[in-house]
Amino acid sequence: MSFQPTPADKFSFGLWTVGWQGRDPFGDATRPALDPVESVTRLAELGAYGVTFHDDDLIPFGASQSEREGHIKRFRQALDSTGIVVPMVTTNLFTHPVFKDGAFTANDRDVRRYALRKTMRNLDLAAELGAETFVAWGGREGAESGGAKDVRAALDRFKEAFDLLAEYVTEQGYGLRFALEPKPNEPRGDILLPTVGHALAFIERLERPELFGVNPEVGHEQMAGLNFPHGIAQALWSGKLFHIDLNGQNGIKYDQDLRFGAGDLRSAFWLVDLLESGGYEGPRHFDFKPPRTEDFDGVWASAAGCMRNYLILKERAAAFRADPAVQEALRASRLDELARPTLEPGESPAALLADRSAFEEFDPEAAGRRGMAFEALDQLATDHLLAARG
Ligand code: 3MF
Ligand code: MG
Ligand code: MG
Repeated sequence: MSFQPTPADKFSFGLWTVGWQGRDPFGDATRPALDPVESVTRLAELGAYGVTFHDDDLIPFGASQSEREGHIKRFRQALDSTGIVVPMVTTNLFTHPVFKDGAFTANDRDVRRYALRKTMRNLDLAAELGAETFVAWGGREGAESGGAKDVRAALDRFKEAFDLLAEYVTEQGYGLRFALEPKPNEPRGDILLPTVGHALAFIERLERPELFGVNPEVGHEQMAGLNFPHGIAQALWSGKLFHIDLNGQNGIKYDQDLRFGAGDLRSAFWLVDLLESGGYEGPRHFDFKPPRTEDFDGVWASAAGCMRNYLILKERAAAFRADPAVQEALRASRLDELARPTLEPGESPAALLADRSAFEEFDPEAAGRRGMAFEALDQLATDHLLAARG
């Protein structure tokens, strides 16, 4: 197996990922700025199919109209000459000091109106470049202290913003859908819509819920100690996995943004297994940061590693599923029984009450003694992950 990515694998990268200069709260940049055109070229050479960006990654904040057009033109030329596409666009509503208390939920009304206008302008650009997904990460929508934010009012403002943006997209006839990106904290002490579950519940309160899904990120859920594949499974079950941010994280600590496959490798195995078998057809998008220890050789090694690890895990997950011993172990663990409805077709509460085998004649002691055989199954998964089995 060469594990060489091709555009058919649908790997995409944010311009802000390979372009991260290594500036962190404790240290200055360790790398110079990267020209978006160079990023597009290098990513194409590595086998990626797409790039994504925040408005300000491509067009520096405050650029004049003519400067804006120049940046877009050069970028478009790079896309045309490489065949790289733009599947997703997002808005930077967190870097400039104006957004220090958030954007759509800032206490200041004029800031909220400005954030909407910045986003609408970026929706126009996303549509112009043929993007299908518009990600919204509410990085500064949150608070550090209890009295600073009336969370119920802030959720009203959040809903107002997304309802307006969905109305705009519909009026304009843009083929864009929104993907909300949850994160529990960083840069705010606490961020609104902190997990996939919060975001899924919020979406159902919007006026056009069909236009909204989620963009979960590996590290964001793991920062909250959550099981990422479980969150992804629920998003898929809800028909809401519109996009995904792949990276690596070592448990509950600061947002590490490691390359995909670093961090919790077992979780990454189950994630790839799920994405490849669960009907997800969107981009495999990497939102990582090449560590600030790296020069540009390290940046491209890190980007290549994200894709290589995905392909290795894809091959390992397929080997796991194809192994007859695994299929037998899945039966021993009664996964087939879980897939079978608990009730007979059309069975009523009265019919269940009349079924003596379900209660009066059921032996909970005997059922309690039955082993689930999960350990043998999990060891087979470990063997496959470590390539100790074909
Ligand atoms: C922060 C993130 C963000 C979002 C991005 C796309 C800067 O932890 O993950 O990356 O992914 O804003 O909406
Ligand atoms: Mg992130
Ligand atoms: Mg992200």
